[in-house]
Amino acid sequence: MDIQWYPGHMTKAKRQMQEDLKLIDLIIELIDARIPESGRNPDIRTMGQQKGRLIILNKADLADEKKNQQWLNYYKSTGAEVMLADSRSRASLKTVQPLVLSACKEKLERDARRGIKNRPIRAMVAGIPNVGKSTFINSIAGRASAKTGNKPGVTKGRQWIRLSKGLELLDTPGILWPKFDDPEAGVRLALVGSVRDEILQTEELSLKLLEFLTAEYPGLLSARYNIEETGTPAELLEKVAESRKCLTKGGALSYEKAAGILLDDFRGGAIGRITLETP
Ligand SMILES: Nc1nc2c(ncn2[C@@H]2O[C@H](COP(=O)(O)OP(=O)(O)OP(=O)(O)O)[C@@H](O)[C@H]2O)c(=O)[nH]1
Ligand SMILES: [Mg+2]
Repeated sequence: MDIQWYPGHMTKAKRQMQEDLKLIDLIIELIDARIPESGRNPDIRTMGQQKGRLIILNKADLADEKKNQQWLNYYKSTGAEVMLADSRSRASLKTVQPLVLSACKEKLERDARRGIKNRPIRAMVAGIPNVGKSTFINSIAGRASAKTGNKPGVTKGRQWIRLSKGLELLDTPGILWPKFDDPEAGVRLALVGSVRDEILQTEELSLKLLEFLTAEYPGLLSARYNIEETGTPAELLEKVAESRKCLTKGGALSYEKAAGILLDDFRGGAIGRITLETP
């Protein structure tokens, strides 16, 4: 299954971000905690190497708790400033401020040496589509300044959000990269909802999910859909369709509807807390 999606507006957004590097001290890079490796855009990873960086493993509330710790430790071992977050909750973002200061230590020391006081820290919030950038900014700001939505491509242009606490945040449109070398990365990005559903074959995608879940998280499917976890992914999809009474207009089983339910349930955490990859 080869998923590729790189619309022209992402090229434009990337160019704008490169332009904006001049204005910022720090990149706050949001990564989906369910795909901490495939969900990391290599273009963002290499962008602004000379700037401070804070990595946020976002949507940690939807990801496997044990794997959250493994990924946190993994990123720490690379020397990164990193934290887990559920950006919908302001409380989970309490440690952002101290980590931002720590990630900008050199800049603050340079300012102090030059006698510059109280210049706000400017940070670009970057990441793949739908990872929660605008939600993160709104929670930090304590107000709904940036538009959010549960689909990729909600933020269309850049927007500065100025906070009172000496921090200014730049919201950016989610960007992917021109070619996913690993086809599995495309599948994972699609599963977490970072690729537009319109270009996806949802049935095929749901088969990938079923295959993964029976192998890595046995028991979750039977608990959610009241089905026996035996058989091929296609047979499991059929069982879900039966159990959820997914029918076409003609009265036949609708695999498409069942696939839609599976993907929605997975994305919303209804099947359980699931991480698709291990460090
Ligand atoms: N469970 C959970 N949902 C989140 C979290 N952060 C954001 N969301 C939800 O994810 C969806 C996307 O959030 P946005 O803030 O619009 O994402 P974005 O990264 O700005 O997306 P684009 O602007 O399209 O690139 C929304 O439905 C949010 O409520 C989180 O930490 N946990
Ligand atoms: Mg946004």
